[in-house]
Amino acid sequence: MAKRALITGITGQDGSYLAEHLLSEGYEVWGLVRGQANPRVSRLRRLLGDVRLVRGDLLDQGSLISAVERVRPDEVYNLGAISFVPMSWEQAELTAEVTGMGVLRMLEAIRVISGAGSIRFYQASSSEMFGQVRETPQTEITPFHPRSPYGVAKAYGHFLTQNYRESYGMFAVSGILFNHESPRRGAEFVTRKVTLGVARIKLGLAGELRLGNLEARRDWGFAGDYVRAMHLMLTADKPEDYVIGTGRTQSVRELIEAAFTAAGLTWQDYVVVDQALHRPAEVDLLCADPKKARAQLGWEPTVPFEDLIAMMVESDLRLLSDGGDPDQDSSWP
Ligand code: NDP
Ligand code: GDR
Repeated sequence: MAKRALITGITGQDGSYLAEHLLSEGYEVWGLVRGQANPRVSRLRRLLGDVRLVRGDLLDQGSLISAVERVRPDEVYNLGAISFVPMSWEQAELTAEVTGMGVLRMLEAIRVISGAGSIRFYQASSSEMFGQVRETPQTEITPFHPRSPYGVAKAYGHFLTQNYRESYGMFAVSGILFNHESPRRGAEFVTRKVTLGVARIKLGLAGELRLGNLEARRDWGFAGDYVRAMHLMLTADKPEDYVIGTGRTQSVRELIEAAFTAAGLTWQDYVVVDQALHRPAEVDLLCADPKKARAQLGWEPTVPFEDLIAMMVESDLRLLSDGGDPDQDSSWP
């Protein structure tokens, strides 16, 4: 019989790639979707007609118990979150509830339905937990010093996942994933903001691109590679946490340069630094040490940074040339 997976956050970037990957592996894939008429569901349906949907919300314990009871999954991937870091200062309590307490609610739903039993659990932990880093590159044992309410909420979910593994013997793991991007990345995140901005400028639809801190450095990889790592972690022999990243780091300035160059433009002619886009507390530098994932899971990233950015610029040029609207449902390639 096909294995069954339940994905929270299926309407997001990673949810779509993970669903595609699990379908290709022969899984029956279920997605938890929230709201009465979530506009992102039609986009998901268009892309992945084979996904089944169950209603639920990480804010609603009963809905998660009902979803787990109905789907009876072999694997649960908890990707649902308020995931945009600046929003976590504006709505800190909501972020704590969804991104932090949501993990508790999902773990409890699994515990109530299956005990320490057969359901495996993946938590989408984040390099944002490292925050103000004390060592570079970061490994599974680098201490956390989160710099945003989002990072704090993720640290709670991370420790709770470890705790349920230790307390109840659950197969519960966290993937500490570094930034990963794609043509399906939300338009608010810096890579997509830049590649959309470049495409608009190239097509004469905009004359400038306003950005915040250009000196921050991130370890950027391709989302399609990272969802493979999630699946590998959840199907490993032993439940363990892993750092997933490329081991390379670039600044926002280098990202901008790569994107404008890919479109044959000079970034200095268009980029405006806007102090209003700086964060109350910044994460200056992130760089993964993915040695453990390579050694134990055989995981490797396949898309270099420059190719990733070129892929996103090309996709956004195509989208806008075809009259597509990145804020609308139909925008995913
Ligand atoms: P997205 O922002 O694209 O997707 C977030 C998802 O969470 C959406 O499907 C959204 O659904 C869902 N969601 C929001 N609120 C709730 C709620 N109350 N109940 C249920 N679902 C909810 O994120 P990504 O795909 O980029 O990331 C996936 C996960 O991985 C997130 O947890 C993120 O924090 C984490 N992460 C991401 C990294 C990255 O670089 N992309 C790196 C490290 C961790 P809706 O359509 O209802 O809004
Ligand atoms: P991040 O990603 O905060 O690392 O979280 P984001 O792309 O938002 O920012 C990366 C860096 O770029 C700087 N920056 C800007 N960022 C945005 N969004 N908009 C701008 O105009 C801008 N100008 C400069 C930021 O200051 C920051 O340093 C992402 C999310 O996907 C999280 O959910 C995930 O956990 C982490 O990656 C790993």
